[in-house]
Amino acid sequence: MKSLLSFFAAVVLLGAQSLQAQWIQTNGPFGGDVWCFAVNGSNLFAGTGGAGVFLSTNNGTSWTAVNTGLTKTLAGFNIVWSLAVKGSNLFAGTHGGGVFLSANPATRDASWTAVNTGLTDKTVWSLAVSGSTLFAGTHRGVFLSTNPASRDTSWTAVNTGLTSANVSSLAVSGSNLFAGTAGGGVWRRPLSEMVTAVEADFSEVPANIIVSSQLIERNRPSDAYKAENMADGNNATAWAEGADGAGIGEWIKFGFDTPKKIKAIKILAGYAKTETVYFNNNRVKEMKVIFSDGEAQTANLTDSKDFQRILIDRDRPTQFVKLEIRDVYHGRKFDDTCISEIDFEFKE
Ligand SMILES: [Ca+2]
Ligand SMILES: [Ca+2]
Repeated sequence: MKSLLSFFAAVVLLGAQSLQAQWIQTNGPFGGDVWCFAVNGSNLFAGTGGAGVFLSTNNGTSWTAVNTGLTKTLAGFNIVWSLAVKGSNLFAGTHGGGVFLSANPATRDASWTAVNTGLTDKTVWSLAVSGSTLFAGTHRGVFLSTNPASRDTSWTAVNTGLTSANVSSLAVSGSNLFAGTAGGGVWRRPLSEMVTAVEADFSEVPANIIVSSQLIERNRPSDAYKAENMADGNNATAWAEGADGAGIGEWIKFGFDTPKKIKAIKILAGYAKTETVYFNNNRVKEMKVIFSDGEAQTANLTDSKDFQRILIDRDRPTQFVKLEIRDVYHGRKFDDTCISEIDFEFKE
């Protein structure tokens, strides 16, 4: 009798569990096709096959269409195949309309802008983000944009060797981009082959940074040594060049929104996370400083784990400062030249 009772108890328990553990339909979007999601904090975005993009901020209890500026492209339908989040920006890959950007998608005045310069196929099945780079998978292969959120964005095809061009899915894993194709299987390409110039957006001066290369390591996130690390106020993060050897000739370019008169450049010219990390990697010994009018000066740096100040010997304003590595102090372990921080002092 006792064993029968415990059998019943077990059945009742199992029954209660199966009542809880199941799918529950959310309160919209109803009836149509939902092709993709993107998540940014507590904001859940859904891309649909005809009615554009919907946003829920409460786990699906309610949904709002967020389609201002998202043009209908196929027989009056708003088909969104893919979504991707990069920082606060949301990107939508559409059927026939290319890629759209919303800079503040979760706010009341959210609106979309097409960002399609150079994108020669406007049906975007898939999107993937790596650091500051956005990849788009289309009928005609893979495109990349290194500054997708800026006004002068442009796309470049990166299809060398890809013989199956209908790219229905994309994923970044480790140091590779993976492309899933319709009928042609899965393809792989190192990110370092495609991302030669990496651009980061800044809300404060400087307006942007472009670097000639960036180190991508096998077991680290692809943005572990991104350009932004030089301007995050954190000595424990660094940009590292991604070229073979010591990176002589590799460069960093800081652009300004309005021309600036530079008084000095403050630089922590190695990977200053710890003393060991600092000496294991290359430090900058000589730097060429180039201005937008072509004028240049050379700076010699000491092998110091502290900030150094490069005084700028000129009075004319410049649109940018380009810093080129000319010589290094060699690391004990790695041939990667690193810079933890760069800051600017301006003249009034
Ligand atoms: Ca840093
Ligand atoms: Ca190197």
